[in-house]
Amino acid sequence: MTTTMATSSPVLRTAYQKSVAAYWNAEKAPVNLLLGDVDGLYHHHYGIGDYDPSVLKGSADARDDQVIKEMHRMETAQADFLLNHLGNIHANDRLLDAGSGRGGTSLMAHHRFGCPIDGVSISESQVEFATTQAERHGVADDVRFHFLNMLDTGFPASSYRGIWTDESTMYVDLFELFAEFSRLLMHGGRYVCITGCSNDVTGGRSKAVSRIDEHYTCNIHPRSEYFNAMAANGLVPINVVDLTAQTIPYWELRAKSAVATGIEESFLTAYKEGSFHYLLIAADRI
Ligand code: GPP
Ligand code: MG
Repeated sequence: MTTTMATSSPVLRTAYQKSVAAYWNAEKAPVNLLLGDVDGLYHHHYGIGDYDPSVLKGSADARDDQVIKEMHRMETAQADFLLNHLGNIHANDRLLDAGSGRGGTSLMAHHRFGCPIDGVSISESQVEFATTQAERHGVADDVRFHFLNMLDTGFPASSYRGIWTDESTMYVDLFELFAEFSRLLMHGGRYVCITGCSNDVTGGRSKAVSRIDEHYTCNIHPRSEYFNAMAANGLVPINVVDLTAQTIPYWELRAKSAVATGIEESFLTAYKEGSFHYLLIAADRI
């Protein structure tokens, strides 16, 4: 496969997709770059687990540095948790990172499984950044990033043992997305998703969820939509993990950090009032 695989339609199909690409092409937030600088794994997802309260002690400089390292550790723990749910992956399997950002999770997956990975993103800057990281890590032959739309990759049918999305599904229609994943996965292949989703039980979109949508130019889906769209596309859930309680400490630490972006209180409100969940869903392609 090459980075310029021809597809029948342009990568950016709509004005909305162009605006999302523009956001990520311009994005250089310290909360992502300084954390990635810790060890060269650049993430675009949030963290899980408890934080060590001692990171908040010491001089202001020491504290900033310790908090950044701790948040990065929690984000890496989230990616590890996701990869734990892909099942048995062998070195001759192929994995797809759909919405691959700056590529941190793809590098972790290759390190863990030794198999080829394709990452796709509609941000050309992210593809370039992630490709440079793969070169720096000495794995550019096996971990490839492509400027492609995950709704229409053009990759061959039944070619992937596993696909994951780590906080990228809020940018797309889930029925279209899972139709493409269903096409790409081999029979028995596994899809793993970590996402924020709104709570059908509390009703329509809360103010806090609307603020998150506005902040990232995304459209957070209700929880039910994930299961409806999976069922419609031959994806059968095997594991559902509510990570909400496990991500709250990350947001509490982030709110106290020097790299807070202003969206922290909306996440804390949404999670604590129950209008929003942080979920992992793993599903098999039948
Ligand atoms: C993570 O990216 C956020 C998203 C991809 C969009 C929204 C996700 C939800 C779960 C609602 P990031 O690491 O670039 O965000 P930030 O810059 O805030 O750390
Ligand atoms: Mg981030």
